[in-house]
Amino acid sequence: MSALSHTDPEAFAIVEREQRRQSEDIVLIASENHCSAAVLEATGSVLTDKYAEGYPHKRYYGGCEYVDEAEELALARVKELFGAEHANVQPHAGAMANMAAYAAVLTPGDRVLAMNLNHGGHLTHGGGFNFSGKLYDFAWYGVDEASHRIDYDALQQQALEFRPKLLVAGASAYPRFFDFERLRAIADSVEACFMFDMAHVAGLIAGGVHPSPLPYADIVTSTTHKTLRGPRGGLILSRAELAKSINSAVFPYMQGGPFMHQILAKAVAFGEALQPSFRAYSQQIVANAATLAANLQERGYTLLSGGTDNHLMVMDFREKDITGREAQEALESIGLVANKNLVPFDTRSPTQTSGLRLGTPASTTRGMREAEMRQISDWICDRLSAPTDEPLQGHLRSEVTALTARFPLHNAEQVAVA
Ligand code: DSN
Repeated sequence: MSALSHTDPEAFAIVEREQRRQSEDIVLIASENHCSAAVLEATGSVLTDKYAEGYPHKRYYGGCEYVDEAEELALARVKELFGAEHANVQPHAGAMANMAAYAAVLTPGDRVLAMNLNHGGHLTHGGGFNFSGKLYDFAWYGVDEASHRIDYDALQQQALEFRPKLLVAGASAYPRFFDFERLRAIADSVEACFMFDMAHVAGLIAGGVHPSPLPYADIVTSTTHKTLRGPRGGLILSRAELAKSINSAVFPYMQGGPFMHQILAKAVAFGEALQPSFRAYSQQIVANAATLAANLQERGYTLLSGGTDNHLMVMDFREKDITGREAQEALESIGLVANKNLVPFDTRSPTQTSGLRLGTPASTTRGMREAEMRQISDWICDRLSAPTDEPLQGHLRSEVTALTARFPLHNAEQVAVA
């Protein structure tokens, strides 16, 4: 970082400001985390300079012997971590992983059944303004209006009528476990392929606190930077028989040169996730989410599905005189950073929304536990019940800053035990 401060103080100052923001705020965005200093170091390494189109020992460039080692290390570790037969660690992001996974088993125009974006699904699961919705013929399943849980009977019926070639599960705002056995049975009943996008829960699966889709799904895609706490990036796991189709869908179909510095950083993160301390970390994420959820409910707030099984929850403001956007802004003004989210059957627009998504992976990485979650939930409720109270805002902002000072970022000991 000293090189940057000397050669480009303007850019360096941006990093400093972002570092300070992350340090003094509490990240409650369910899809964000704070990676370790070791992962950060790998992302900033000289491997960024290397072109390596192709796969280990089958590259289109010379000088790949060490980046081959990096990719082989990442592949071996991620296969061990999740018990996968095949892995591809080259996708630059979760969206690219999904694009390649679709290309491996579908041709444009094929039918896909996936979870409704407004019910917690993801943009790349058939959004009309996304490549997925433009290339393939998507239909969507959703949650039951009363329980906010996936209605598997309705999904089965829909599958029988729609006859998809691919069934996709996975979500960015679904607080409950998935029934993988049932999803596999539904896919089998219409001879569809089954893909699970585990981006949100990958770290929980690695840590043994969320059921694994691996015995059931033909393809599993993920990001590496959410609960898995690695560098920004994507990955694909699959059955061995899909290896060739997956690899050629990533390169040369979808991407050119892989980001070898990111692949090394993925290897470092997978190594961290294989440590016993990562199991304790994932258990604490879930315990923290349960505490946060229970306290919000005790203070009179409604959560979709009545709580959480995982790392996230969605506050439902349909009966409250506040929008998701207003709540996001009110909390950000005191240093609690979350994001507005549509709730199922929302009557507000995506720019306003009736929901607020909260997650615990990042705060848990800093070492925060149940006591801090109770404190944070009280601050959330105090702020949301008086969003125009400026003295209260100032008081809560200083309380949040004081708490963050006790839980610094990139503290080696905390990252190890969190
Ligand atoms: N943007 C991610 C999230 O926040 O869940 C999903 O890609």
